[in-house]
Amino acid sequence: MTPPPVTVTITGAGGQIGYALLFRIAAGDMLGDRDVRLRLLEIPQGMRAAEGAALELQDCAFPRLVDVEVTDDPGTAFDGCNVAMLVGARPRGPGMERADLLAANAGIFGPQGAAIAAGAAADVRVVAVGNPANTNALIAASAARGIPPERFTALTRLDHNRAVGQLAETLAVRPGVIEGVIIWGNHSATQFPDVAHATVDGVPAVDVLADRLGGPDAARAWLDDVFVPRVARRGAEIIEVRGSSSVASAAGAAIDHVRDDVLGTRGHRTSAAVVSRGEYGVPEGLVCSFPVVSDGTGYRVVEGLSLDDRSRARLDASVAELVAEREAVAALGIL
Ligand code: NAX
Repeated sequence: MTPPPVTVTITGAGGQIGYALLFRIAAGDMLGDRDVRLRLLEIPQGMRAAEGAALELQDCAFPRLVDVEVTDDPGTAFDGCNVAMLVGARPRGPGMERADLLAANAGIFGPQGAAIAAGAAADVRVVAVGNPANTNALIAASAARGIPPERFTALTRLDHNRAVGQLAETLAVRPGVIEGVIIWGNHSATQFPDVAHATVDGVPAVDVLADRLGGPDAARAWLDDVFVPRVARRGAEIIEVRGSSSVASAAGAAIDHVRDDVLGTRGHRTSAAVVSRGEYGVPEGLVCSFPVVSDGTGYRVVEGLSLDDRSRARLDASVAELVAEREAVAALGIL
């Protein structure tokens, strides 16, 4: 029997990342051979762009695309949804304080969480892409009464993929031979990209780096002075070079995130921001990036990996930022 179509809701579908996402999802890059229904949620100003994208989707005649609906009503958009990709967010405007940004996004992600709880399918999985992604996921999860919080995740896969890309380039290998890179913490400049448990063709990445760069000290210097800051600030580098923010790579990472969540990682580790249950001493309930695997029923944190003192301090700094974001949102009476 043919399984029913998967309903995928994309918010901010008329924006840049939305435009890069829709066609790949419709082509089957995210859900394999499953039929797909797309629900595109926009605000009134973004409706025409989303409607235009819907016309183009029709013109592609994707064999597995059952239908496309464009709406500015969250209730309609999330009705029966199996996968929700929360991309639309309020960007930081000139002179906007962090608290204002958090409040503006709480006004988006809170009602969307409530609409997901009201109408989504029982198996719904949600990923927050719009920034501040970790805290937006937390806000949506707390507003989605009745849905297990672990169904809500945030995207740090772009950071993960960027880290793999940097290692691959430096070691002159293809990304596919690199395993076990970890992004810890927040999707922000405080994130900690960690290669301590990574391997390259099965060999510890730190040893391969030492061979290639002229010894362990040179490898460590490269990791501290080049790799970590470059991955953490890659978004700004893309804006500087390209003149606009990451779009295709962000959409690709969002697709990787959902595909691995719902179809499974087949034993490979990746990174995703998930609700902490206290793993690695991260306060419970924070949406924090961890090493994860999925068997197709959702991401699970890989526990028991060692962190040396310096790595621990980096994770703690990023977690402190997540705690501060949660406190700022709580102070607004939102959580
Ligand atoms: P755009 O400004 O191109 O698109 C955003 C779209 O969202 C607009 O069309 C807007 O009308 C819509 N929107 C705003 N409020 C909405 C609401 N309440 N309901 C539905 N739609 C709404 O931004 P884009 O380049 O697509 O980026 C989208 C978000 O992704 C931003 O918040 C951005 O910071 C974030 N990113 C997150 C990344 C991550 O790794 N987590 C990386 C890429 C990206 O920077």
